[in-house]
Amino acid sequence: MTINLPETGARLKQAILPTLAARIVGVPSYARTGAPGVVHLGLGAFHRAHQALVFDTLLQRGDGRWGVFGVAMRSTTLADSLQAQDGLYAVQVASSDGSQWQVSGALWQTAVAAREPARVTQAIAAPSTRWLTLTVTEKGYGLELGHLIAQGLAARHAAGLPGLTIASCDNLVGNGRQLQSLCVAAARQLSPALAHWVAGHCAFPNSMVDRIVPAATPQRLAAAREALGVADDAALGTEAFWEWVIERRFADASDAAVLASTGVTVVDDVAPFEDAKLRLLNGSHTAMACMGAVAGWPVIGDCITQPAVRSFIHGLMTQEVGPQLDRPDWPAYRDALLARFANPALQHSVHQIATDSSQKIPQRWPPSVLGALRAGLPVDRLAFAAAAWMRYVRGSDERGQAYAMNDPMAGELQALALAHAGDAAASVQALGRLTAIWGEILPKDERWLALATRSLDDIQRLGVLGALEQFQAGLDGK
Ligand code: CS2
Repeated sequence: MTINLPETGARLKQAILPTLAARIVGVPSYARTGAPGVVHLGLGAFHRAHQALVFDTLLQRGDGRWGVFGVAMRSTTLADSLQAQDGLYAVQVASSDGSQWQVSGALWQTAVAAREPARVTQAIAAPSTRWLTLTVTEKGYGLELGHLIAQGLAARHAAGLPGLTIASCDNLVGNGRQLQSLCVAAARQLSPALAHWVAGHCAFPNSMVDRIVPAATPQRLAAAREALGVADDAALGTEAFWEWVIERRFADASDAAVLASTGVTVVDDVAPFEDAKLRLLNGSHTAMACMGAVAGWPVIGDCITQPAVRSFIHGLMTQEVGPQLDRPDWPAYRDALLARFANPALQHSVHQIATDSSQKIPQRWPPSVLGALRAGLPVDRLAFAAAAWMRYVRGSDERGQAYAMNDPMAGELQALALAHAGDAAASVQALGRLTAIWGEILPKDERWLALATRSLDDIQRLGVLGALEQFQAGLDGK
């Protein structure tokens, strides 16, 4: 078959979809011009390779209620690229069986909240809107977000429209409940009647979302151009695995069956899934991200393929975290994770995962440490991870190479780490006592602080790899 390639310089656009259909498998064949039924806040890679593809499946089946009005909170670059591409972008899904490109057509309109807030509130208030979904990251759950949503809901309420399903898809404990409190409080500032309506007519399901979606690299964009024959500035790569477990709590109860038909798991209690995911996946990720950044291993694949790291992460999950979990199939989830981390197609940067670690650690480690201490389980590996983080926030790796830390607390953390550099006990006194990160209990637990001190001392003397090997040798000798 001959394929007419568009001229060089051409970009992914609605008009070239028929041509593309001859080149790759998944190309949207549905109309993308109606009024969107979903407003999504946070246009990052994760949403576009996860929920948006669930919505794309529903649209492909002819259910036109799932087109997305996608909102970037601040950054204009991605929103502008997507706009120039009619909201289209390609996703490369890679597993051990090889990789496949698909184009998502779910994104129908885009906006930037910081630039055009009125368009966002109008979208939330549009009669066609049924869902509001969010991936605004851990640090995004502040008053500004509450106000934006409350403004949109106020307009809905005033127009006599039905409430929405408002689903947080961020890595927070009880994300739906947290978002509900924020929205109801922000609504109350506008009027008690609005707060009452939000609490009574909008549904805030807790949900656990899982798919590893690294930020795109120049290599990925080049691969997209090769596969598509046109440039795609918003292309992404991901793994075949995905999971979305959502609480049965919807403004329109019939959505449960619709979502379930795509492979989404609808349950009465998300907590067992959320705990397993935050503590096994995200907890291990942050541990490897800190170790990798310090030791100079650029991507997660470089970490997990080293025997010392693999047995450390396996032990962390098996000995310290797993036995506390209520997700019944956690050993299978753990085994799948070890394989997922090693997926060579992902090239998931350790520095990307280490971003905002002060905001991520509170969900990922302290609940496991506290639970393990209560249950009489070991916490040595969790303490090692904490020590690796304390070394990480010094801001330079073992070869003395400085790196940028992207974290709202970066300045404070680096100053503390540098003030005590080389002195493990003093570093742990300074960094291990921060209640914003560790909560109220751990900063007072001398046994925990002593374990972290010992690990930090090992890391400083032997390097991350040497300290890991010594750790392993200690276990083998027992
Ligand atoms: C990662 C997550 O960057 C990070 O903090 O741990 O984005 C992780 O890849 C996803 O939660 C996987 O579902």
